[in-house]
Amino acid sequence: MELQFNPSKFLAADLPYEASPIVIVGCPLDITSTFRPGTRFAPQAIREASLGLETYSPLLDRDLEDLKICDVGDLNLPQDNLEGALEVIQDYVATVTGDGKFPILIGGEHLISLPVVREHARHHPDLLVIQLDAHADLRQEYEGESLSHATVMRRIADILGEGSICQLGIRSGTREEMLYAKEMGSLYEVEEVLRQATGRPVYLTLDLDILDPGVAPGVSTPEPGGLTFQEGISLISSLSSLRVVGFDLVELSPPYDPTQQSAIAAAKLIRELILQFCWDTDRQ
Ligand SMILES: [Mn+2]
Repeated sequence: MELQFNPSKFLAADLPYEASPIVIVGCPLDITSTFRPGTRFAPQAIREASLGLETYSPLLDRDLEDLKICDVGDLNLPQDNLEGALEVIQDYVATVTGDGKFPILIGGEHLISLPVVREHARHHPDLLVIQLDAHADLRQEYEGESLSHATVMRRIADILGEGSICQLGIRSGTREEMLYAKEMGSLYEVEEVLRQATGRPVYLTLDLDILDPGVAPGVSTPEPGGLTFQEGISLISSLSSLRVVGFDLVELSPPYDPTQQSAIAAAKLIRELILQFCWDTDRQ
């Protein structure tokens, strides 16, 4: 697997692949973004932003330095071949999970979740996908395309079927999308999500635009009325009992935020997610 060179690594993710049960990989997919492209720059922006954070989380009283983490760099994705790019992502996740490791994907646009979920679902037929997002992403098609950041959860629903998606934070969608979500039964409060997830493996996909644009303006599709950073952290904390088998963070578009606060927020969310959901992997 040929990965692109990257000068920096995510905070404390400096061990070799072989020695690390936790693997971070950048997926700079930026093909179907319509409104404000730029997600291809996100993995590197998040790595750079992470270096300004502490490895220790006072909230969790845990430290990244106690975990064995490898940042392998970015996947080399063909930006002119969407299906080929999705295949590269799925193949790499298959390698990581095949080696018994926990994959963390840094997008990239939201469509990266599709091949990742497809791969996890091969190993976990009862997989539950929890989506933290401002947008429903349940369109059947978007601008004539069935594969898009705006259709990703619909395609995941096609694979997993009803009762396999929980959506939190959704505040935007077409009438049809919201109707479909109601019919499918994917819009839940946290308590119901926890009940749904009992005994099931969970894949978590976190779209940065769940946060308010005032907190994270550098996203592809900003949607007013979102969470404060603290509310975002609280929401993630409320899911701490779940058995998460992998997660991603998507949709940061660094060119739209010269202050870097969006990338810093993304990096801090990833730190907390790692410390919360990967703590029981083999520690050093
Ligand atoms: Mn979104």
